[in-house]
Amino acid sequence: MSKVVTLHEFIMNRQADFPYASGELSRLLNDIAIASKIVSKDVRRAGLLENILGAQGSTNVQGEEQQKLDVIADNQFINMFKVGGEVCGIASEENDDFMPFESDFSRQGKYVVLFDPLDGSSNIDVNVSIGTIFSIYRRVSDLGTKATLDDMLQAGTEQVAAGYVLYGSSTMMVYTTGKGVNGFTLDPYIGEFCLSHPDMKMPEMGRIYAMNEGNVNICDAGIKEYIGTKCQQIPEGAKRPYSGRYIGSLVADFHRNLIKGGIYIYPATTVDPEGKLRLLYECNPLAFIAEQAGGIASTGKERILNIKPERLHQRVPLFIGSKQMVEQALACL
Ligand code: AHM
Ligand code: MG
Repeated sequence: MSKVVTLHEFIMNRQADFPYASGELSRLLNDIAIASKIVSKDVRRAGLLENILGAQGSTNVQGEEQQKLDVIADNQFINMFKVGGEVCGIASEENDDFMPFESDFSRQGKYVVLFDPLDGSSNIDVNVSIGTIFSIYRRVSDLGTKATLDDMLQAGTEQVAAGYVLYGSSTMMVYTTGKGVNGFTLDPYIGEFCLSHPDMKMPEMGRIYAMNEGNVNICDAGIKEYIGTKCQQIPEGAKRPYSGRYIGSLVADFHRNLIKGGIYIYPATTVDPEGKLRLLYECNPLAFIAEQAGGIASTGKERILNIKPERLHQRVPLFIGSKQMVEQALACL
């Protein structure tokens, strides 16, 4: 029988990969794992408790209705980062502005974290997979000072780590520090994330496409062509067309495609001319993971990770997934 490797052990063992690492990033990743276990516990009981389920009665900066669990998850992660001491400030999809942490203790933190506390909010009340997505950068402002907007607005290529926690049929944490992608499943009986998906690679070609097809007539005609000709026709040598699968939680659609191979598309539309998904909280972290696993992430015009962000809540179109599928889709644009 092989030995179970916990996330904690794995992170500690990998610390040696970074010659000058002092353990702060390891502690930060462990803090994220702990906060996500607490959120997972709430998600698992969502249908039972009134103070967890349903709308909060407020909207976020993007004008979207906040769910109680969005706010619970947001507070859980923020509190963990505040007391952990590795982070000098955060930005989250649920807050209007970024949040520099004010204590002398937290100003010593080397890192900033940008995150979507609960992606797939519209799926919370209907018991469909949702997740937390995070992105970690080294601050560019001086240690000991207050975090700045420049710390938050770094290109995705500067990420030191990124990952997500998927609250699906099981709870899983998948992350990268730029040396491959590894996945850990939460064993609810021992309360530990255990290595279940070592060195994840996205198949170069897949047979699944994920897009909200309600948008197909209000986006670039090339996308309709890609779906109509590549996804919905029987490819040479195959027995059937690709499968359309759209969960409506990016993190869950991405995770499935990471394992099985596939493409996820959220294009610019006449309604959302910049697309819907947020560069800093959703696209950059998943793009880092996709590339580390051999996949591609593009806006249709450029590599996601190369974009120099201009605004915290900036949106961009997203084409992400298996290398050959994304290349084919981009060729149709
Ligand atoms: P959220 O962060 O508010 O949940 O919004 C992001 C979500 C993605 O998870 C999902 O893929 C997409 O928005 C669904 O949008 P739509 O309902 O327009 O298809
Ligand atoms: Mg989201």
